[in-house]
Amino acid sequence: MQPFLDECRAVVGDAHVLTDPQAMAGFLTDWTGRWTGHAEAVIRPRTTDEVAAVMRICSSGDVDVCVQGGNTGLVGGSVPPSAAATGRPAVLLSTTRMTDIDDIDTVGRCVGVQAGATIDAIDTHAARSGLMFPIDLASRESATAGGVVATNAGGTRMIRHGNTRAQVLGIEAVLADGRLLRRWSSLVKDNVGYDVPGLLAGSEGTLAVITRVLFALASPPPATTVTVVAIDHVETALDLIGLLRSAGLTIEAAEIMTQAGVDLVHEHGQRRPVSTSAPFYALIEVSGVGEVESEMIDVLERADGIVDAVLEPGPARALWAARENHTEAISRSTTTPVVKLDVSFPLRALPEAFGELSAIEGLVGHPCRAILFGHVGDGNIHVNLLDVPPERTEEITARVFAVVAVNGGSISAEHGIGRAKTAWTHLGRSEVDRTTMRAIKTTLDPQGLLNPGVLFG
Ligand code: 2HG
Ligand code: ZN
Repeated sequence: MQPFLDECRAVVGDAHVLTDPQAMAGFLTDWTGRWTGHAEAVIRPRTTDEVAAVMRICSSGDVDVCVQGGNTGLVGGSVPPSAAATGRPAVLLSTTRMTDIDDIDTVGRCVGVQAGATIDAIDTHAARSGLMFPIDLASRESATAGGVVATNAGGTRMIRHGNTRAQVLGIEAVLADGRLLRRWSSLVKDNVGYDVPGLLAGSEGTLAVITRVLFALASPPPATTVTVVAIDHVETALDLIGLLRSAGLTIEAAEIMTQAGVDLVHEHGQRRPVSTSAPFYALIEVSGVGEVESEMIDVLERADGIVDAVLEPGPARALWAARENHTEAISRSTTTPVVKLDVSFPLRALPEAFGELSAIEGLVGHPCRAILFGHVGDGNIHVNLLDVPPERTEEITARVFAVVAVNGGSISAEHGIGRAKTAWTHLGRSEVDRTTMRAIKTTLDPQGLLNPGVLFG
């Protein structure tokens, strides 16, 4: 048995150093089932001090550390590499016991949370003070504060509030050698050099272990109205967003689905949001009810290209369920590991790019099925290709990224690079940019212990 594990036991307690393969299994395979890693143990600290002590032990013993929150990531960034991939022992550091949420600062409109607090728990806590956590995603009940910061998650409210980085006021993180980095202030104006908390947002566990986050909170809209609109063209969704905004309405979310996606979630028990069939469905949530509803109906009547529409007061969970169940339905329907890509485009290029991406299904041929959906207002499309023969994954990924390159898009809109896309970062970042990122990594983690194989390959 590795002596460093006994040292870790002395820090977190025997019960929180898991070495039984069965107990570790759920931590070592990612949510999509595409990556399974190897670790000597799963270590579950309770406090920042415990994380710091574990990191000191790992750094003196040259032990790799993979950091994991809710393990809901979709790019393999939250599981360690396989045993063969690194010559060093590895542990998985899980934040699942670090779930504290501080009292809400209702004047500063912010809250301090431990890294393992879930998005749902933070939002529920904020709601008791009449506030909301601005980040929302389908995996809200498992996704954690540390995870959404590490991946700079976007989610469905990004169009209204920005991504996770925009909500981070302060951060507490443990560096690879166990030193504590703490920038903790509710000041919204504070220009003293580099934005280190902002740098850790999107760092995918490669720079430090995030242990606590001070998040900005927002006021929830007093009420909302949700419409799902059956449309013939992607342009119509963008036109609608423009028309609603010109009418003075505030968009809270703007999503898109296709006929194939709605059919798939229907096969898995979800009600169709609109009974009329159409190639695309836009789901748009707007602040307000009453007069807002009449204004929305007026816009829907004036807009071109609308096949059918339904309107409901928010939260309209049944309408949202059709959208939010895509990921689950896809994972239950594919016969081979899903080719899951998450790309974005300038809004102007989106309709054309969407068409090009849809055509990939035909190019690959039977039995491949493409399900495209996502956050249309942010230009973010989730490309999921089912039943792809595994040997064709690379070729198909290249086809999708060629569409991204031609249309000025990004190869990773909100899921991150993880292990899935390390070979492609040159498509999105210049040599100088990548060298700068590497230099930051080497400065903060000279031994390369934190999440090896993630982001840099
Ligand atoms: C969503 O928007 C998530 O629902 C998951 O980002 C996307 O499964 C996916 O491809
Ligand atoms: Zn998404």
